Amino acid sequence: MVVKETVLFLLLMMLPVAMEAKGPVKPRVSLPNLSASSLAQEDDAGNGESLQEDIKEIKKLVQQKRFRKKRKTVLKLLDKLSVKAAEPCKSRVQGKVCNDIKEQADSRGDGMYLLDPDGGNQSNAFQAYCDMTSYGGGWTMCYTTDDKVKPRTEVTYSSKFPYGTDGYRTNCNNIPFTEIIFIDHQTGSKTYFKRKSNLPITAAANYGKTGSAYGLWDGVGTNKAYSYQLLICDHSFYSGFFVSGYTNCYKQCNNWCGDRKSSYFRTASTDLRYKGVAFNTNGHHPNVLGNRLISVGLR
Ligand SMILES: [Ca+2]
Repeated sequence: MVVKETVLFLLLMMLPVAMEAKGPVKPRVSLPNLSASSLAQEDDAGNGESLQEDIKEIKKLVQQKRFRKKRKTVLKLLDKLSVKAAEPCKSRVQGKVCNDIKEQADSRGDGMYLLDPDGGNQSNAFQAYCDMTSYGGGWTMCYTTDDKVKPRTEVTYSSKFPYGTDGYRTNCNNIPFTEIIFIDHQTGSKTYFKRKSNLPITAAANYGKTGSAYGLWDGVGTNKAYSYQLLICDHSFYSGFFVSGYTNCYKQCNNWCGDRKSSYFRTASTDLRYKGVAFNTNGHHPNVLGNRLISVGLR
């Protein structure tokens, strides 16, 4: 869309220059065929190759004497446009969250999808990795890390850090969920937790609450001796999604009920006494954990 609008803008910019060159006489330049429909076809094709041809043609035209005054500006804009056109078309928005895509039977399998959780205008759509296979699939994967995370603010996907490598991030703040999955990339183990009440929540509306705010959760693929509890944290002591056993005490982001028994699923605390990443192991001081690589996703 941006590319199309920029080309049309350039054409509009060039026309008056052509007009002013010879007064009321019609400009004799023949502009490249850039109708909105031809550009739309390029968007669909997604390769931008014929757009590159159009850019070359405009560059040639602009070398004519009559375009002298605005040549620099137009050439600058064309260079920008050329870079944009070289980017692969990232695909269209397919759903609000990965689970929608799965339920609409639009899934192409595990991989990157363009999501737009608030619907409507797609300018705030973003890339996220959808796990379409684990436990039935439809998981919007939030982050991969072997250390600390800040899901509230670390919301931008970068292709330099694909899913499953340390540094993968996307925006999970507005993904409604009743289930949360933890994946241990070192062993391939997976575990998910399902909210007993089955009422969806979002991270955006729930940072910093005590575990009692979301009640108890059932664990699938982990120790059945416990019911579980969730924390969604953006605290200087701990930041990230955190699931652990319920031991007759609901935890807080900076108070873990002295629970040295139950299974924890969490990333590293900023407090060095609680460093390391816990996956299905007790993660309370003085247990010292290694830098285990895990991913967390919501459904
Ligand atoms: Ca939107």
